[in-house]
Amino acid sequence: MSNIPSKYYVTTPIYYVNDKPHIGHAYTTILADVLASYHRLLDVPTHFLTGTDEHGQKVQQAADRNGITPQEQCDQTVVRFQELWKRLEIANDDFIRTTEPRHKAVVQQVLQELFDRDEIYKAEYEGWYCVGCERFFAEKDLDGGNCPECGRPVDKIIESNYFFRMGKYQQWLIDYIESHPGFIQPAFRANETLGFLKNKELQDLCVSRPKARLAWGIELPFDREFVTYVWFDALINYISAIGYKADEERFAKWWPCSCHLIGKDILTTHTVYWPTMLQAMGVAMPQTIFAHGWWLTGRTKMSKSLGNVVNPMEMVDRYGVDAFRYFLIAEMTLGQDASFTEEAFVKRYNSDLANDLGNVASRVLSMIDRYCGGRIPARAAISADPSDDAEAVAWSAVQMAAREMEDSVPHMKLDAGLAAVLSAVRRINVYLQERAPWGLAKAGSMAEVEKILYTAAECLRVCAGLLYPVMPEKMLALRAALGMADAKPHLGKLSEFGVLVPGTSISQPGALFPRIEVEKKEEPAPAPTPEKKNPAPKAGNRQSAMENQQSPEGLITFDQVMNVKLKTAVVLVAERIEGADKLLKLQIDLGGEKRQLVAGIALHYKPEELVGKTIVVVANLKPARLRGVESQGMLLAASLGDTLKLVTVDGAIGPGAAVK
Ligand code: ME8
Repeated sequence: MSNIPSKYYVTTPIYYVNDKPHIGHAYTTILADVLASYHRLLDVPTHFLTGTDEHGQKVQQAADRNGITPQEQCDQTVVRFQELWKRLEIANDDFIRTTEPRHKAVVQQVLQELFDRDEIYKAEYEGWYCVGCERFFAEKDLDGGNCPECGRPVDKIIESNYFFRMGKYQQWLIDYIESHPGFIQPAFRANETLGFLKNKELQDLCVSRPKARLAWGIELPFDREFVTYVWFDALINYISAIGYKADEERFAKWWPCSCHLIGKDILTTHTVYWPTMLQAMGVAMPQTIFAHGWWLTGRTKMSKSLGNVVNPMEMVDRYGVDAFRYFLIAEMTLGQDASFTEEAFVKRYNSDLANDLGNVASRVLSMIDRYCGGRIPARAAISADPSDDAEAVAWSAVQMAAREMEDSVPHMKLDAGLAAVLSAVRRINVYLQERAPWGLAKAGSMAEVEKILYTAAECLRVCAGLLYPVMPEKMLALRAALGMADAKPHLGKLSEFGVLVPGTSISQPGALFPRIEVEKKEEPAPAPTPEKKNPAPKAGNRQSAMENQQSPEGLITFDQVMNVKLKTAVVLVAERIEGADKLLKLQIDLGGEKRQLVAGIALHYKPEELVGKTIVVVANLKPARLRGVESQGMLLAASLGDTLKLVTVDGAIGPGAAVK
């Protein structure tokens, strides 16, 4: 990884305990876990903090609704978060609850110090308050009389309160953001904050709530009639948890934070309130505040009222933890919104995990079983020059993926990193197809077979290592199956060839990712129209000539079937055709013969999903030109409604096999 840091401290937002966790909470926490895991595998001292935000009006209201005390509300709900994190294999180093004494003490010290230095002052306030957002707004900032953030009605409030002199840091913050390009990421979010700061006068921040209105909070140390505003309390968790004001050595070890991960909903609090608070306290700025996008259901925002909120526990029960983690990380381009639908989940699972990764793992392991007595074969010598032999080509493709994956971590492009690893997995499949060890075994060339299987197993080891932070359980199972005694991979070892020890017994882990069979709804047979039943043959029309040969029931003869030559082929290269949204150009291996196909599948498959796949093609179709590109055959695919799936073969078979 370029620029390996000397330490890595990553945080998630602390989540409100007013309700059970949902997919958004799960996502940020899994993302933090994956980032922490990559750093740990690089031997970077790592600290991963998550927790719960337990004060404030939302929690108080939830407690009132449930007829329990706010503390009971916290104690009951926090367990649901902690249980979910266990289930999702989250390896956080600490979990902070804002009702813990270690946190409350720090919040009170910070308040006292800022009050003593006149950074906090008392004043009469008249303004509009949004209960949902727990924020005050000036009249001019309201949106048609409603909250400018969430659109809900606001209440007029006149009361005395304590204020943090946030406004005086406006220009300092603008300068800081402008001179630290990596501070708020992605860059367009920095622009969003700058736009806000440059277009409005930054107000002082109300940091208290009178107990008469809200008692559930941390008492102000200098005025017992008030509790602390929940955001002022919550943000401090990032420093209270690592020993600020309590254990300065520990604090110095981890602060400044490497990355505060947040959702885009809480950008202002993290990029305006938090930096100005830290500046007033005299504490260094975090390195990065990274705001990711929303998970949507299709194109719609998830909301309880729409009943479309995805429950992470249910998904995990149905499809397994690792697949769920993989989907979330692979599907969201960091910074942008992403869509969660079960259909997309199943599609990606079947193609990436069942067809590609699971398939290549089972092929390699079962061939080592069959041809090498279930032991890692002799260590192959592999050329340093990738153009030399197929082994070097496969290994260098996997190494390239390793570099891309490692590079994707500091650049927060994990989806691209995973795509590179999956394309390396497909490359292993292509390598096996090209070298066809099954044929060499038949011919008795066992030294060659061993060389191929050793190389394939090494390539698989590297892919399993790269995928470990995303799918820890399954990748540990795969490493154990490859006979690797040390459980966790070390990213430094992934660039070495020859780590697997010859003679070590391998095992069969069973199907790592069994295919998900989607129940297809029975489609009612379309009622035959008179025209369709007996179409009038048109002179010179090939289709009609064919129909003329059919029996009256529309059946064709055995000979007619045998005239169509179907063969297996392996996709070597796939690319888009400029100006043709629906077409892909494929280079295929038809068993000793290379051909070019043009297929109308671009809306259903990405080019990189196809490389390495074994498909079925009509091999004796007259060539035709589509959009000026020659197509020498036709692939078979099944389609129903909007869904289209390639016809593939069940198990390992080389290209050029007849399909009968
Ligand atoms: O805001 N898609 O807590 P919260 C992606 N307590 N991420 C989502 C999401 C979605 N649809 N919905 C929620 C709070 N999130 C405060 C934070 S921090 C000092 C205090 C994630 O329970 C995302 O990370 O409302 C978002 O920022 C967080 O959940 C909000 O969680």
